Amino acid sequence: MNATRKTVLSAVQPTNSMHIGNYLGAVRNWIPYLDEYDCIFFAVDLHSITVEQDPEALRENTYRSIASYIACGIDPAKAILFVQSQVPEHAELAWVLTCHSSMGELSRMTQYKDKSQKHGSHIPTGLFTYPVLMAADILLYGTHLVPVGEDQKQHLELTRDLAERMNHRFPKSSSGEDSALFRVPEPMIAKTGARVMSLQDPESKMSKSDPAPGACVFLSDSDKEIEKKFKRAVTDSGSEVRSEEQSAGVRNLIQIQASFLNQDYNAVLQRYVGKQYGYLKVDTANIAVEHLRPIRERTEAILKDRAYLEGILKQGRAAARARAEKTLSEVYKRLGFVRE
Ligand code: ATP
Ligand code: LTN
Repeated sequence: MNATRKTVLSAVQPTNSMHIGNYLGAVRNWIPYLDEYDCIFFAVDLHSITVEQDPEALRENTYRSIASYIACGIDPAKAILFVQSQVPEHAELAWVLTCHSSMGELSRMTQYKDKSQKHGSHIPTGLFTYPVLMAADILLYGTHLVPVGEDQKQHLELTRDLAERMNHRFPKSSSGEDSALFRVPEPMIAKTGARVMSLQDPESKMSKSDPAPGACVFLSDSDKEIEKKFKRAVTDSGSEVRSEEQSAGVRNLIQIQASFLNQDYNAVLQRYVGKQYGYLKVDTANIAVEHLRPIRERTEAILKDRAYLEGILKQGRAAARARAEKTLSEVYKRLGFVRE
């Protein structure tokens, strides 16, 4: 790691395989940072267990997430790649931050409001405190930039608030001088792909934990599955693309295509005005298939080489811990914890 370079950090939950929202809104946008920043990317298994997970599936999906990062172009020689639970400082700092957060601010998180609704009267406490763990992930590493999808903006705001609150509350370093405890990070939200919507309910975001069949296009889907999902994508009761106003479903397909092709929305729209929805669906499916096939094939090849993956994780864990330990030790000293 290079002390003069800025740090970029981001993560994805290892629940299920990644979907095209994770790819277009997050992972793909990490690549440009690899050469100029210190990059830290990881699989957040501690976050995953905020909802029920099958242990065997979680283990496999954790390996799969790291393999997918590499297959998407995250060169392990240029980034620290690791698994969150292997660096215990995340959970430790999360506790400290929990004690400095309030019930009120956590209740305002829209992700919590959305997800807790699905749990009836038994809402897991972890769903509520999830954003505090995310803040710990980020603040442990003196992160400058956090590239994420639109849905994480509010969590980043909370992270900034917690950093500022702690800096204000504990202004003196353990050696006695005035210095900020945490760096206040900036979010980086992609221009295209920042909010890919469900193919079955285009009013809500594509989400790994959405049980509706066909809602989500996974990076592990076969060519046939990808085609089928796009062909069955919900549009609206009309039949052809109009230039003035598009329904949420049509907008989503245009946006997905624009994002894969790195074109702007209007350029794609113009190609379909006056045409039946079927053309838009078929073309978008074909474009997705062509982009995802090499990623899927690389992921499968990497997954077969467990020793290689484990080597990367071991190296990543050591590099992450070296940084995380330093931050946590300083936090504990400032709090007044007795250190040897
Ligand atoms: P879940 O819905 O099960 O909580 P998720 O699908 O939102 O999971 P995460 O692991 O929470 O996936 O998100 C990883 C990254 O992908 C984050 O940066 C997030 O902003 C981004 N992301 C998630 N869903 C979308 C989406 N539909 N469109 C664009 N970006 C997304
Ligand atoms: N909460 C994020 C995943 C996440 C994350 C992070 C993203 C956990 N820790 C740190 C960026 C930085 C989500 O996408 N649901």
